[in-house]
Order: sequence, then structure tokens, then C-alpha cells
Amino acid sequence: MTAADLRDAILRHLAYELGTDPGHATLHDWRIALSLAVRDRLVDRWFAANSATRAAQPKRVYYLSMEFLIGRLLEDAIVNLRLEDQARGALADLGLELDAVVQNEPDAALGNGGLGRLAACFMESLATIGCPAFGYGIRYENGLFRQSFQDGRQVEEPEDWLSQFHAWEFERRDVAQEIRFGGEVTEKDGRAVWTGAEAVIAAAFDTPIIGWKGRWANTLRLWSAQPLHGFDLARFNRGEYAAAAEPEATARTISRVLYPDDTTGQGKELRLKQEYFFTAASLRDILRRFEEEGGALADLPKKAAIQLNDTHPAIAGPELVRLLHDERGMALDEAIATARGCLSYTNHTLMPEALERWSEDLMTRLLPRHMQLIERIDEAHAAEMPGRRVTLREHGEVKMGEIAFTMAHKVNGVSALHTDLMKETVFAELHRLHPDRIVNETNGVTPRRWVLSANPRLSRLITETIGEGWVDDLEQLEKLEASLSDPAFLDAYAKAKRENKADFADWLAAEQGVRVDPEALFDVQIKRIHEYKRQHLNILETVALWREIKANPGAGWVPRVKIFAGKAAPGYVFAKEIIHLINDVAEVLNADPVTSPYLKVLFLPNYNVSLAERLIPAADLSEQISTAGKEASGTGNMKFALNGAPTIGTLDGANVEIRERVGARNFFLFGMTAAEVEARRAVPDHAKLAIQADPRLGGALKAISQGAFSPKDRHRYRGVVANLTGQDYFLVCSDFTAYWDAQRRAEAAYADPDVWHRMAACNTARSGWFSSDRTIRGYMGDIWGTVPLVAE
Ligand code: 26Y
Repeated sequence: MTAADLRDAILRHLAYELGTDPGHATLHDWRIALSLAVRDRLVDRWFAANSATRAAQPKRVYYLSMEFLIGRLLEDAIVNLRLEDQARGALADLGLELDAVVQNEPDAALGNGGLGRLAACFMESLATIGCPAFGYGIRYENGLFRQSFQDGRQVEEPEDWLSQFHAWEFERRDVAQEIRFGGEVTEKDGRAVWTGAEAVIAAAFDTPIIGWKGRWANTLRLWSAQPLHGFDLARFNRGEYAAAAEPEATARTISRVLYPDDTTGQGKELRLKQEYFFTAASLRDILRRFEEEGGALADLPKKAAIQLNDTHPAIAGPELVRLLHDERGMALDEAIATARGCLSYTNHTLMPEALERWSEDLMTRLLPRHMQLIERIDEAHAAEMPGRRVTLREHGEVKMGEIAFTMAHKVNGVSALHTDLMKETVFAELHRLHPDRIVNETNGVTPRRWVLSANPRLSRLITETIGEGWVDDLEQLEKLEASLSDPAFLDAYAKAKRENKADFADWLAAEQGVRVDPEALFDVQIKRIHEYKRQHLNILETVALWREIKANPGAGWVPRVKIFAGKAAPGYVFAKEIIHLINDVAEVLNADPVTSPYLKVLFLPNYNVSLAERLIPAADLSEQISTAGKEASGTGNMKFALNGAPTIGTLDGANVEIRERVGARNFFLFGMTAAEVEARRAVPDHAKLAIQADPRLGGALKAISQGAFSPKDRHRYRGVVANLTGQDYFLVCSDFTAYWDAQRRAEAAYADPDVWHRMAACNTARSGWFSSDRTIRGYMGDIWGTVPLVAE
């Protein structure tokens, strides 16, 4: 396809789909016309992959996830179809700039954070590898809330990504499932019959996901909840308009909004309904496909690998048993074994408050048959495993982690450390009973989005140096090793980073009205706000540094910009106070004429995938400072390393593996290990001891508690300070001094450009293992037993 072909296609879509002529088209119109023109190419490849799959009838992967944080799709499609030059040319002909058109697309923010973005990277890698797969999730009308600040406080507004025409999905009116809740269980001819009282329709919307070079494409199928019966005409005719529309509104509530919470599994009925809704619809779809191909039910595990992304779809275990046993007459034990043969479960957290539990009362009310089956599964497991102490229920609650584990043939953690800790802590007893079940699959990120499209300058340099093969074989980045002592290469590497930083500074000035010096060290912490991620450790160090600079402004400080971004769960009060504190500190520091040339603080609002794509290529230092043992893996850490930002971090999650690969000299390590954290917690008054030992920490805390950053409300941070000086569960104080020292080491390295750029380039050259292609190949071999196919 030439640029002229693409231009003609754009004009055709503009006229015949949008009914607009070039003289009247807005940026939005052009974006839709370009999307439709690119989509045509994508659909051709999608059909080719689908027909290859129909012919081969292979085992498919089904990735069940409450979240797919896919972000913008137009650029992905253009890059993977290799249409970038043509698109640039076609738009230039029309007087437009590709970047502006691409950035007009709203982010599809159907996820909270790491788990949702991982699912999106996996979908892209599955397509690149050519592994036949479906992603299954929910088509939320409102994704993750939009964040802004009012007087430094987080304000949440609904994110309505569907308010604009969404060019990437196809509504499948022929594919729909009826999903029921509540009601009762009776018996007929010795079989349980569940008649749910309330019903909604799950309607399918398909988005094609295209792999690198368009070699393969899979489907992301998202379910939308719709009423079984339209609105009530009789009531409407009686003038009861609101009541007439009510059943529709109630049904639609299920897919209305993404749960904006990654901290607690609060017993929210709607959340449980969402989980069952999409899991049940997906399983029926999977069984329908299997039955159409005419296999014997016992062979289901040979044709379907069903991956549960955390416990959110864990009801899949009991539901699949119900579909096989109650609805298809398979013996219970065989149904359990068959379901287990299909299912596998990924755990993403060890934090007890994030492990889902549902009250038995709620479960019995909403899913009475599943509650019975959970008891039967529990009994069957007990019979299988005499002497076992684990149960699926406890204190009137059902434990979804245990259900997922019991019903899965493989259970995986997401980094080496996390997997080890799973074996020792949350699943210790189940691991003893099933020693071969837990495996590790360290997370990864897709290099197409996180290097190739996000960082074109670096990508060009890499391709010029080692050829193009790295894009789908990221370990080829190792070949850069030979250039790490070549001054010309290091100069070019430094230049790419410098230009990325200058671009970012320009964007900041234009969009946020803030000026920063592109020569300063860009020190970046972007992720959900959570105590265990310790944004407050970072801001404490910032305050301490500010006080040092103030006391001695002429000491040759390395200019630094501290950049924060991230959302707090709306109900997580402490996390919101941390946001407020950072904004308050920023206000004082940025206005300080003495210190601000050396130290600025920015909190960018509404962190999302697109902001990450802009920020990561411009970062110098990657903050990965969680309390050891708490961050399951992290994936931002991998994106920064690949883009040449060394890590300042603890031995937590995948940081451990990043450090092993990039080398200890190219990683600013600090802080307690997971084992030391446990020991330290047992020391009485550990926070007070740490504060006494380091006057910088004491001084920073005192400044905050005395209202230095909240002069009109001096006690604003009393709670935060009391937490830190009291229990300090996440050991912010005890790690402070080590963090301070690591920051000084980072500064010293940054002050010597030769040292720094070599360190940064080492990070790029040695992070190739963190591709999600590698992760997906791991799942295929260790868990799914699937192989790639080729499309004609
Ligand atoms: C229970 C429910 C409200 C809930 C919703 C979302 C619980 C958890 C979550 C999200 C968890 C999450 O994003 N976990 C992150 O998964 C990443 C991918 O594996 C990891 O890199 C990261 O360390 C982990 O925090």
C-alpha cells in the first residue's frame, strides 16, 4: 500500500462513513477516517488468522481478565502493520500531522494499573507470536476515572472513552449469552437445576489485536450487559417513564464502571456480579466453540487453556464444573478434573487485603448453586488430599484464592521473588499438597509499544546499530554490548535521551504551563499511589534535600526534577493524603527562589498509558522503592530499564531480576530485604529509632508536621506524620537513610555524563529478557501447552 492509496482510502471513509468533506473535517473526523482506513488492512489480516485457526482447530488460549488497559489503538495498528511512512505521507498530503491525529484518540482505560496493562501487553505478544487466543473481559462504559487536582486534592470524574465513535470494535449481535443470578436450586431426575431469578444479556464486542508485521491477529472479546427485555411499553404508555426504563438501567449497571480499586476486595455485590457476568459469558462462549468443532467433552483440556488473571474470574472453577456436571451430565469428579485441566491461575499480590473473599451469605443469595458446588469441590479435594488443613471457606467467607488454586492445574507468580514468597506464605499449605503446581512466569512488556513506538529516536539508533531483529526478538539487544565502549554510539545514545527530554519539557510547558530545565536529572515515580509503593518515602527525601540545599545553596547540587504521577483509589484516604502532600510540597519548593534552580517537584494529573509513553523515554532515573516483599513484580520498572533509565530501588518484585541482568553497578540498590523487613517490624519503636538516628529524616518530618507546606492548615498532615512516626508498617523511616544515600550515589553518577550514559545504555542492552514475548512463550510451554500457527 502506498501513501497515495492510503490517502484515497482516508478520503473515501471521510466521505462515505462520516459524511464529511475535507473542507469541514475536524481533527476527530480525520482520526476516525484514518482509523477506518487502517482498520480495513487489519481486518484482512484478522480474517486470515481466523481462517487458519478454523482450519487447524488448535488448542486456544483464553485469557480471562477484569481489566485490559489497552490505551490508544491507532498507533499500535499503524506500527504493527508497518504503515507509518505511508500514514505520515498520506496525512502530509492532506495538510495534517500524524502525531497530532494519533494523539486525538482517547485512551481506552479499562484497567486500574499493572494487572490490566499486563493483559494488554500479553494480547499484543500473543498476536505477535501467532498463538491463537481470545482475551475476554468487560466492555465498561466508564473506564478508570479521570483525575484532576483542586487545591492539591485528587478529584475524580468519569472517564467516557465511548462518548466518541470507537473505531476498533465490532458489535456481534449474533453472539450473546443469557446470564442469571439469584433464584433457587431444585432437583430433577437426580440432577441439580438452578433457576436464576434475574437475567441479563451479555452482548459481545470484538476488537482485533494485531501482532508485529501483521503476521497474526487475535480477538479481544468484551461483554456488555444489556437487558433481557427492552423497556416496559405498558408502563411507558401509562406515563411511568422512569419505571419503564428501570429494568434496562439495572441491567446495564453491570458493565457501567470499572471498579476503581486495587486495594481491597470489599464485599460489593456489583463487583461479584461483574465477575460472574463476564466469566460465565466467556465460558459459555468457549464451550460453544468447542462443541461446534465436535470434540468429546473429556477432551476439553486439549482444546482450551483458560487463564485466570488473578482471582477476579475465579468463579470460573465452580461455573465450569456446573456447566459440565449439571448441564451436560458429566460425573462430578470427572467434571472437576476436566475443569482443572483447562484452568490456570495467575496471582498478582500477596497482600491479604487484596486477596478476594466473598461472604457466604452474598454468594448463596447471588449464586446458590455455585455455593453448593464449592462445598462439593472442597469435599472432593479433602478426599484427594487426606490430612489437608486448607478449606475453601473460613469465617463465613469463601476464599477465592484457594478456590482458584484448587481448581487450577498450574498457578503462577509474576516474578521469581514473588513466586518464592507465594510458596512460603499465602499458599504454603496448598504448595505442600501440590508441590508441582506453582510455577514462575516473570512479567514482561511489549517492545512494540514500549520501545518502538514510544521511543522512535532510541529505536532508530538500535536498528542502525544491530539491525531490526530486536523488535520481535528483544534479547538481540545484547548485541549492543559491543558498542557500549564506542564513544560515537554513546554520544548518539545520549543525544536521543537529550532530545526526548527536550520534547517532554516542551510538552510540559505547552500543556501544563510548567518550565523545567532539560539538563536536570528527571527522577520519575509513576504508578498507582499506595503506601507499599512508598511515594511518601520519595517526598520525604525531597523535603530533606530541599532543607539541605537551603542550608548550603552553593554546594554544587545536581539539578533535579522529581516527577510523580498516579491515581489513588477513591476510597483510599491515606493515598489521597500522600497526593495532597506532594502537591503542597511542590507548591512551596517550586516557588523557592534559592532552591528551585536545583529542585523542582511535579505531580502530573491523570496518569494513563499515553502519559507513560511520553514520560518513560524522557526519564533518567526510575523510582522502584516499594517495601521489599510487597510489589509482586512491577512492569514499569522494565519499561524504564529498556528506555535507558537506571533504577533506584529495593530488592522487590522483578527489580531483583532487573538488577541481576543489568549488573549491580548499573542499579542503585538500597533498603532492607524481604526477610529484613519482617525482622525489623518486630523491633519495638523501629520508626522512632530510625528518626533519632538520622536528623535529616527528623527535620523533614518536623517541617511537615509544623505546617511548612500547609501554612493555612498546619495540622493537615498530622495523620500522615503520626502514621510514619508510629506503626510505620511499610518501614518508610527505617529505609530512609539508605534511600538518601542511594540518591546521592545516583546524583554523583549523573554528574559524570560518560558514566551515566554508559550506565543507561547498559540498561537498554541488558533488559531484552523483559519482553512479554518471552513471558508468553513461558506460559505456552509451562502452562498452556499451545504452539504458534501461521496465517497465509
Ligand atoms: C480485589 C480487586 C479490587 C482488585 C482489583 C485490581 C485487586 C487487585 C487489582 C490489581 C492488581 C494489580 O494491578 N497488581 C499488579 O499486577 C502487576 C502485573 O502482574 C504487577 O506487576 C504488580 O506488582 C502488581 O501490583
